[in-house]
Amino acid sequence: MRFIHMADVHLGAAPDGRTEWSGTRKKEIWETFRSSIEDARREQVDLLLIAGDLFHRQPLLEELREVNYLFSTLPNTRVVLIAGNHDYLQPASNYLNFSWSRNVVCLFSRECECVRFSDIETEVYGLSYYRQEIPEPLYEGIHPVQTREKCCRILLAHGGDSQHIPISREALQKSGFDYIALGHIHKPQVLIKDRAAYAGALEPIDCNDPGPHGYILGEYARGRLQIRFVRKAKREYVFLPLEVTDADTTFSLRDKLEKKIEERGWQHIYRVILQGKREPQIHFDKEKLMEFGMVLEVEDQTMPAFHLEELKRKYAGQMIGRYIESFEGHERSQIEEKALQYGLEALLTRE
Ligand SMILES: [Mn+2]
Repeated sequence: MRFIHMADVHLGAAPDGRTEWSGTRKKEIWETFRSSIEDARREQVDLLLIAGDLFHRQPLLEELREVNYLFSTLPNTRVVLIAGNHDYLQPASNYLNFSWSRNVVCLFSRECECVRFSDIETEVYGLSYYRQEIPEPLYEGIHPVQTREKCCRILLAHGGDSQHIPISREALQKSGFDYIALGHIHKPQVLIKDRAAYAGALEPIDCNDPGPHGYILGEYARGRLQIRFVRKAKREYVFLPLEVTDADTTFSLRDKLEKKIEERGWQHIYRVILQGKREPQIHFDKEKLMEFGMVLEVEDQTMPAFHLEELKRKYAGQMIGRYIESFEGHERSQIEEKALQYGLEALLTRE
């Protein structure tokens, strides 16, 4: 039995709202989902598991039709999905009255239910969200029904923080499932080797989702389950520290940044942090550094590089000179270093 486990697709989301590429990202989320369905068809997987938050918010009817069409292109694959905290089942949710393609099963119950596929000897257990927050650890105490027949038992689960069904690794370990297909945490991660994993968001949804994204491809054979992560996302959010020296100007930083982006890839979305010491008189033009590539933000954490001996000589006997001297005679702590820098900046601007 072969399966794809995906989660947190967040169809309908438009990441990086204020940027010019936000609309593109919205389309890319749909496109990556479509292309993953194509993978499922090509790989001829028996099962497609969607562990919640397929939609970013309440799905529109036309969006459900698109999704259902894609599912219908996989007649030999069972699709099982649950609703997460983003696409939770409101009383008026379009999820509830929708008529799905024959191969689709929605586990839309508040309590854990189970669907059994005899031909592929697999059972899938799961429940859905009816409210945005569920602080109770609902998955603790859920176990597969023991039958004599050999069969792969999977739990489809969404949550893992204090407000969204807290999940403990120990409880999963003892649960008795062959595999726990998790959703909600956007960073792909394995909780128990070949037994419990977060597929992570299919495409990163906001700048707090760095690193690669995609889905999990799994196989269950002769009582043994194995999974591997498949990279699928078109882009990554990259945190990029840029080292600054007192020789740097805005244009030199622009060139340094361009080189770094060239190395790492133009497709990615960058958060740039300027670090190090700058010439005290210089102020970098952050907008200039955001003109090319996909730079989401530039944070300037640089400190002015003061030439202390020179300043001491120039302002000997005055406030600035005495201020510098008050930090001398011992190794400066990090806080003292900052106090010296900030203080000098303030005093020198007053000059
Ligand atoms: Mn979620």
